[in-house]
Amino acid sequence: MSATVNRVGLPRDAYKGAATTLCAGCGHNSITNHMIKALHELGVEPHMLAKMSGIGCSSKTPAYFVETAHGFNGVHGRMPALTTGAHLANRQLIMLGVSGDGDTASIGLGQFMHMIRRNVDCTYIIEDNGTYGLTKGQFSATADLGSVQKKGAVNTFQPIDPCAVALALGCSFVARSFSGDGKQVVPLGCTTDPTSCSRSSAKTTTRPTGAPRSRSSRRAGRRGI
Ligand SMILES: Cc1ncc(C[n+]2csc(CCOP(=O)(O)OP(=O)(O)O)c2C)c(N)n1
Ligand code: SF4
Ligand SMILES: [Mg+2]
Repeated sequence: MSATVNRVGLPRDAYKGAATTLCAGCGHNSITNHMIKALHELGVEPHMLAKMSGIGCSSKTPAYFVETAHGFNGVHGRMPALTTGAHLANRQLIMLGVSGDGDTASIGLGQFMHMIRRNVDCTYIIEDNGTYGLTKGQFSATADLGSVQKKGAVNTFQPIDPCAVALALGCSFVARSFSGDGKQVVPLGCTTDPTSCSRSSAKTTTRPTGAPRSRSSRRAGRRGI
């Protein structure tokens, strides 16, 4: 077996997707690249993977990896319901949900919580940049208290911490990392384990713990979300 071929005989290129349409330097692109590496390392068979997402720049990213996998880009905040249904229809598929902080912690918060409550067998990635990137940088529900928008508006609300919510609801695996830290994010991506028959819900966010929050999504993207 060639060093570049994995356990199912595929090179890393087989895990690539369409060319990204996101801003150059956006941290979401970094996560995409880490997931390409992780899914190749795991030897996931593309036809056994279901990439599910909602709406947002982050939710566009499943188009940018494993082009030949199944995929469904659903309505804003409804990825968990779609994933639950797809998993009921075919329990053999490896479910991988990609969402944003707006998609998960605002419009989709109830869906996120009930997916954990039901312990749906899925890896759920929240690409958390503290903002509604796609709609030009409004504060999301995870934006830090006191963070400032480009035009000077100050966020006066306490943030929701999706990891804390997941832990409080009894989620079996929760992790947080930083999109710029491939050495940590790739192993976390490898929790999308295709060989285990008892995978439980895994939640991964990619917000840097304790790191300063940027004022707009574009700046956040350059720093690596
Ligand atoms: C029902 C509905 N409400 C609002 C919108 C507008 N909308 C599109 S994306 C988005 C927020 C996305 O934020 P996030 O999930 O954090 O993704 P990001 O772009 O930051 O990666 C909003 C409010 C929509 N598409 N549908
Ligand atoms: S608008 Fe923000 S979140 Fe969207 S692609 Fe650009 S940097 Fe990334
Ligand atoms: Mg966001």
